Order: sequence, then C-alpha cells, then structure tokens
Amino acid sequence: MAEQLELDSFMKGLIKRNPDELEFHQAVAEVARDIVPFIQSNPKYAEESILERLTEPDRILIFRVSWVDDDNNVRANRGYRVQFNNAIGPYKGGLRFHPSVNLSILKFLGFEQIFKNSLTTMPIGGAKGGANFNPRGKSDREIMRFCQAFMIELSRHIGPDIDVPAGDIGVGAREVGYLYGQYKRIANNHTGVITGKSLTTGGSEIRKEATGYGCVYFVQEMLKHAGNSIEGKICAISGSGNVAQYTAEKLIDLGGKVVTMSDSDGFIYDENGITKEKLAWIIDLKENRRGRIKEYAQEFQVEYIQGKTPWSVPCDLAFPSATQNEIHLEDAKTLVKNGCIAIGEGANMPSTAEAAEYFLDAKLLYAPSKAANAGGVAVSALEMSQNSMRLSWDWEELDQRLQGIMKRIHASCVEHGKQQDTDAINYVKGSNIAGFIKVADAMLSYGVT
Ligand code: NDP
Ligand code: 2IT
Repeated sequence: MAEQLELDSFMKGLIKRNPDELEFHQAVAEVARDIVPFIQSNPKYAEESILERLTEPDRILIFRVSWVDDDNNVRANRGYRVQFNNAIGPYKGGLRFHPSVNLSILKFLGFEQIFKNSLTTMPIGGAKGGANFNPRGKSDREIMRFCQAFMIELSRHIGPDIDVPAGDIGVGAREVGYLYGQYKRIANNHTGVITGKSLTTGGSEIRKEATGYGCVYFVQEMLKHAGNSIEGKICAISGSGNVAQYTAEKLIDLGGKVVTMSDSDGFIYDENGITKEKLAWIIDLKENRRGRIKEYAQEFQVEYIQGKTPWSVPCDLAFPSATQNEIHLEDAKTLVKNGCIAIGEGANMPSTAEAAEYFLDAKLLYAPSKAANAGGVAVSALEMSQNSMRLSWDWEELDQRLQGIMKRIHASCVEHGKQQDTDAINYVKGSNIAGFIKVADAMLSYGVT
C-alpha cells in the first residue's frame, strides 16, 4: 500500500530529483496543489503512484545540431525532444527555437501539454521539443539549413502514430515547411508527421488562427457565464507573433478594442485601438518583413515604450501571448487595480506563481494557459485526423469544431472548478483536475508501465 501522498514531501522529492529546473518545478507545483488533495480523496491514484509516474517523462532525447552559417562558420546547437506521456495518444506538442531553451523549459512545456491535450478531448499525448537556436537575424537559408540539420536527428524519433511535433516560439509556417520537407525526404513518405503545415502540403484550415481564436472563445465563454461579453472591452495583448496576431483579430471581430502589442524589446500603445487594417500591417511586418513592433509606432504615430511589458496600461481584458513568467506579482496587482476583469493566457505559463495566486485571490476570471490556449493543439489534432483520412474540412466546419471544443473545455473547468462558499469558478483547479482524470485513468488501465 502506497504511503499517503503529501504535497510538501512530494514537491521536495521532485525538486531533489530535478535540481535547478525552476520552470519545471513551477509547472508541477501549480498542478500538484490541486491534484494532491484530489488524489487523497481518490486513493486508487495514490496506490498506483500515478502522480509520481506522471511527473517523470517517458524519455528525453538530447542531440547535437551541426550546421553551416552564411559566412561558412560551422555552428553547433543543442536539440531536444521531451516525450512526456503517451497514455491517451501519440506524443504531441510544439518545437521552440529560442536562445533561452533548456531542459527545464521544455519539461515544463511538455508536462503542461499532457493536461492541455487531455482537455481538448482529442487522443493526443504530451511532448515538447526545440533548440537553443536564435532565429533572430538569421537569413532564410540559415533557417532552412538549421531546420534540415535538426530534422536529421529528430526524424528517427517521430512518426504519425508515434510523435507529431508542431510550431511554438520561433517555429512558424516557414520553419514547419523546411522541417516537413526534410522529414519527407528522409522517410520517403508523405504522412501527417508534423502539424501547422501550409494548406498546399496537407495543413488544415484555421490552424494558423486556432490558438488566438480559441483563447478569445474561451474568454468569451467565461464572460458569458458571468453575464458579460467582449463587446466594447479594452484589451491589452503582449507579443506580436502567431498567437498575439490572431487573438487581436478575433477580439476586433467581436467588438473589443485592442490597445497594445509587444515584442521582446518593448510595446506599442495605440489608444484609439488597432484596426483590422493596422493588424494586417503588423502581420506583414512580422511574417514577411521580420521587423520589430517599434516600427508600428513610427508608421502610425503612437506611443512606443521601450523595455517594458504592457501590463501598466489600463484594460478590461488581458491576453499575455508572448512567453512564460511575463506577468509578475506587481503587474498582477496593477492589472487588478486598473479594473481588469479577465485574463486569457495565450502564452504557456505567462504568470509567475505569485501573480497566478494573486489572480485567484482577486477572483477575477482567470483562464490558465492549459485551458485557454488549447485551441491550437486541438486544431493540430484535427489536422492529424484530416491527414489520416486524406481529406480536408472547410474553414467554417473547423471554426465550428474549434468553438465546440473551447466550449467543452470551459464546461469541464466549471464542473471541476466549483468552490465552497463562493460562486467564482477556479479555472486553474478545474483544468488541472479535468485534464488529470482522463490521463490517470488511461494509465491505471495499462497496469504498471
Ligand atoms: P511567435 O514566435 O510567433 O511569437 C512570439 C512573440 O513573443 C514575439 O512577439 C516575441 O518577440 C515574443 N517573445 C518571445 N520570447 C520572449 C521573451 N523571452 N520575452 C519577451 N517577449 C518574447 O510564437 P507564438 O505566438 O507561437 O507563441 C507565443 C506563446 O504562445 C508561447 O508561450 C507559446 O508557447 C504559446 N503557444 C503557442 C501556440 C501556437 O500554436 N503557436 C499554442 C499554444 C501556446 P521577439 O520577436 O522579440 O522574440
Ligand atoms: O503549446 C502548444 O500547445 C503549442 N505550441 C501547439 C502544439 C501543437 O502540437 O499544435
């Protein structure tokens, strides 16, 4: 009989086994705080050590990526794939190319992905990968050579029923094209081994928009549940990449006023609101011209605040869509003080533990990333289905499916996130428990594996 699972000793053990992996500790602690009490009242999970097994990746692959830059220098980067858990389906999760990438960050992302993927109701396990490669300032050809070198090793470990990567920070349509082209050449087959492909190479309609749109659909559900709507709300967004762009687009469609976007250098504040035309300019700036958000301020004569994040700007709704730990406790306090009523986490774990705690205590509508940004991977799973069936659904059909999935995720969060003594829903607890049950039950059914 397993010992009674205790939060403190569980976390102490995890930290000892994974020293210095601060982001991984943070992601596990945020889940364990809800799951340990749940397990205590459902002892079948403790008896089979489900949480202990779920926090240990199935396997981690680390490999060298050698490539040649435009000046003929030989370069070496470190590539990774963390195959965390495949209890409910093939490993699934994005690839991140960013100089900050390390094992802790990819383990936190892979761990979160298990729960997120389970919430989508699609049959996909959790994984994440990437490299400490900095795409900034690299030529197209350098990006291509890096992607090809990365895929030479990764191709040994993935497959349409084994592990299906996708994009994340620094990996967008261009990189997915190069990665998939190289896979196809090595494996000599054209299967859906990576998602986020272009429409001409087997990609799905609405995958590009899915994370941003899905996040807005989720916030729309939270507001509806609380008798409110997006119409007329002032919205602050961070980031100006894929997730930020399509979060902005859907907010504008639904009558929201988007006043900020950012990149790692600073943010722009457009008091009159970013229109669809100005957003098209931003998308072209980022996707085709590879420029900086500062150029928007010059083009449209608005304020640019160097070296800061947008959280000091008064807003009703906040959509952190850049990176992890971008909202600190002081930012959370400022947002609440300025009257912010809802947070939709487009980025993964954008709030520090202290900021997340503050949002929960303040009882605002707080949508944690594993629920709020699940639309991207959900449409990735629909891309896999379409590839397997060798057919493609149209835009409207996929948008309907995405909306349905986000509504169902919201409903499961409400079901498992009810609290005593208050009507406020704890969406963090709801998403943790709802995501856990399906994976844990699958693990139980396999016996000790
Ligand atoms: P992109 O590479 O398209 O854009 C990333 C944006 O965030 C850029 O504006 C970038 O600015 C900014 N950013 C990245 N790192 C930092 C940093 N360390 N500090 C400040 N700003 C930073 O990535 P995505 O839009 O795809 O991803 C954004 C977030 O959404 C990530 O957390 C990702 O994990 C999450 N996510 C993405 C999904 C997807 O489908 N793409 C699905 C679910 C979650 P700069 O150009 O200056 O680096
Ligand atoms: O964090 C995420 O969910 C993603 N980067 C998307 C993963 C995917 O497989 O589409």
